[in-house]
Parts: sequence; structure tokens; C-alpha cells
Amino acid sequence: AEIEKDISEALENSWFEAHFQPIVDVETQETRGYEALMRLRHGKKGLLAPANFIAVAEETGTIGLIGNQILDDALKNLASISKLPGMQNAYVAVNFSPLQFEPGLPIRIASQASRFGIRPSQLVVEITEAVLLHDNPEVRKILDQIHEFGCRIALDDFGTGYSSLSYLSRVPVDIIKIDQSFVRSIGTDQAIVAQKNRMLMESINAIAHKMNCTVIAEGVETTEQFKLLQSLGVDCAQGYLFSKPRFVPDLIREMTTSR
Ligand code: G
Ligand code: G
Ligand code: MN
Ligand code: NA
Repeated sequence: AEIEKDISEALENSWFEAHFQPIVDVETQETRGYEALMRLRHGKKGLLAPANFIAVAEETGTIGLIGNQILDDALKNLASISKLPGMQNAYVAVNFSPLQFEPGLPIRIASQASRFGIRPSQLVVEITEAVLLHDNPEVRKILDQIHEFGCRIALDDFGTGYSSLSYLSRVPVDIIKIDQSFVRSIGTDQAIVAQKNRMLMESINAIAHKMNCTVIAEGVETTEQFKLLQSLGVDCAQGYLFSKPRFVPDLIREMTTSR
């Protein structure tokens, strides 16, 4: 209905934008890369967050076309950021829906990366376990091809699903993103929950490192949470403490005027 109309209008007018949220190195606090978070800049309604339309786009099958616009916008924006001093190795992590894993995806990624002058190592493909749920050999082959090409695979929302651990042996995962729910309790008055989540994050970090994966903690909002993650030896952090997802031209303007 209403939202379907918004989506088709947005597709026609290229209203989908990838906003960038920095992912920072826990030791140096330098930005290593960005997660691309989709927004729909509606001609009349303003900026719409994906919560309003992703489920509908998945049901109606438009998510593939939306995903293509987001991938292109993310690569184009990363190309601009890469030109700034010291940013030539920055990466962008793009979220992919299960429905996007069709046989044409690896070739599309390769051709769009080359079109925008992005090296494969500068693209991270973020998946959730929804992508892996049925252990579809076709999907695994596609992930293998993307990994072989040189892009990294990140497992998002880690620790919240049904059997996240078993995927680590079957899929070429390079990055594990600790879900924000673990970080959120740190520093609240729920001391026992916080203590248990601290131990869980410590264990996830150890497993991930044993599997040669980089660990990113999400949803970091306070200095206290950040310090704890530093002490746990987590590699990178992402969250409002550093920045909200930003419209990339604004981000670039600030990066070029603040130096
Ligand atoms: O950006 P938040 O800002 O509101 O994102 C909400 C949810 O939407 C998150 O679970 C996120 O993974 C998902 N999401 C954000 N951008 C994209 C995208 O480009 N593609 C897909 N499939 N999901 C996205
Ligand atoms: O599911 P996924 O991890 O892809 O989506 C990340 C979601 O979390 C996005 O909606 C993003 O805007 C949001 N987010 C990013 N950083 C923070 C944070 O520090 N706190 C909260 N509450 N949400 C965040
Ligand atoms: Mn994500
Ligand atoms: Na997440």
C-alpha cells in the first residue's frame, strides 16, 4: 500500500542513500571503516529509516533493487572518502538481505567495485544468520566467491541468533560483530546482567580471535563501555559515542574543514 508506493517512487528517483557510521580502532581510536546504513530520502516525507520499509521490501521482492542502489551509493561515497589524506585503506561494510544472495551477486560486486575504483579489500559484506539459516549450498557458494574475490564477510548481530557458532566452520567469516544488546547493559544498574554480558563478550572475543576473525562491538554509547571493550581486547568499536550514521557529504565536509 502506502509504503510500497513510497518504495517504487524511491527506486525510480534514486532516493535511497547509504549513510555512514564510523568503525574505530579500539587502541588508536582511528576510523578504520564505515557501516553503510540505508535511508530513504523521500521527496515529501523526509528521511525514512529502514525499519519502516525493509520488511515490506523483502516481502514484495524490491529489496534486490534497493540493495543495488545502496551498494552503488556506498561504493561511490567510499571512493570520495578514500581520496582524503590517510583514508586510502578505509572500508565500507554493506548490509545484505538473504534475498540478495543470487548467482549474479559476486559479478555485480566485482564490476561495481571496479567502476568506482574500490579494491575488493575495501568492501565488507555484512550478513546475519538469516542468510545462513537453511545452509543453502547455493548461498555458501556465493559467499565463497565473494570471499575469494577479496571482500571480507562480517557476521552481524553475533550471539543473538539460534546457532551462530556452527556457521563459523561452514562460512568464510572474517569479522564478527558483537550485538549491541551485550554492550547496552554495561554501566546500567543491572549489575548481574552487565557482569554476565561482560563474560559473554570476553568469550565471544576469544572464540573469534581463535578463528582469526576481527571483532567489532556495536552500540557503544558511553566511555565506560568503551573502556571495558578496550580491556577485553576487542579490535574495533562502533556506536553513538563516536558518531551516529551520517549523510556522507556532511561527513566529508567536516573531515576536510577540521584539519
Ligand atoms: O540504521 P538503523 O539505522 O535504523 O538500521 C536498522 C536495521 O536495518 C538494521 O538491522 C540494519 O542492519 C538494517 N539495514 C540498514 N541498512 C541496510 C541495508 O542497506 N540493507 C539491508 N538489507 N538492511 C539494512
Ligand atoms: O542490525 P545492524 O547492526 O545492522 O544495525 C545497526 C543499528 O543500530 C542501526 O539502526 C544503527 O543506526 C543503530 N545504532 C548504531 N549505533 C548505535 C548506538 O550506539 N546505540 C543505539 N541504540 N543504536 C545504534
Ligand atoms: Mn549491520
Ligand atoms: Na548488529
